[in-house]
Amino acid sequence: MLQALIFDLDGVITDTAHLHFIAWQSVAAELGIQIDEEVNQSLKGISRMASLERILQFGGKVGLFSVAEKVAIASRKNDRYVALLGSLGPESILPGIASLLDELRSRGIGIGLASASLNAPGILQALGLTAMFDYCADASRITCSKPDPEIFLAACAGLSATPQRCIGVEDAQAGIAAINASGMVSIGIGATLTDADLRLNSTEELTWRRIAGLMELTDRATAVRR
Ligand code: B16
Ligand code: MG
Repeated sequence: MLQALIFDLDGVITDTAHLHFIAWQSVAAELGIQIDEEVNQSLKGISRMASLERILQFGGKVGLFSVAEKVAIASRKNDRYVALLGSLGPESILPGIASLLDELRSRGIGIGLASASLNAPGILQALGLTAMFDYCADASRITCSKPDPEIFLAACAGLSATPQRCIGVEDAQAGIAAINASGMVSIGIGATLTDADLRLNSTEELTWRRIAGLMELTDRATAVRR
């Protein structure tokens, strides 16, 4: 029996990856680093400070900044990102997600959030989805970021759910690794993802029928192993 679905936010509920990109691109350019779409892909699901480290590494500038300078750079990026978030509204919810949340709710299945973003509460608010989530793991309390399973396990605990009875949905490779390490069943959204129990091309394909089918397969596989 499926107890809960635990969603990543950026790239699954709404597409803020391009807003992160615009903000990082302008801050990186001021440091003399030009980042492209490929670098942006590698930042998905990664925390703000870890993203800055990756950008500095890509630009060959590791070790050139003090901790205080790095905190200031990250906060400059966040100010620009938050300003861009002003454009978000209910119409920014990715296709199929609003109806899926309604369906899960009507079936009594728990709905959780496992986002690395410290801006997650504000984003859910802007999308008009705050009340749809039974529990949101607090990224500020997480010590090990994805691919560590900590945030997904925190969401399961907050929902009083058993990981093996939950499905996690992610658009980042680090996120799929985190779900798999937590013992949950994984669904990946995106053409290039590997290792997910089910991989879909877009959120439009994330229907209740597919979710129920995946859980049935998983239950059968568990029964055969017993
Ligand atoms: P913030 P997710 C992640 O969100 C983003 O994918 C990642 O690009 C970002 O660096 C991270 O949140 C932190 O975001 O700077 O807003 O705290 O995909 O885990 O929902
Ligand atoms: Mg994501």
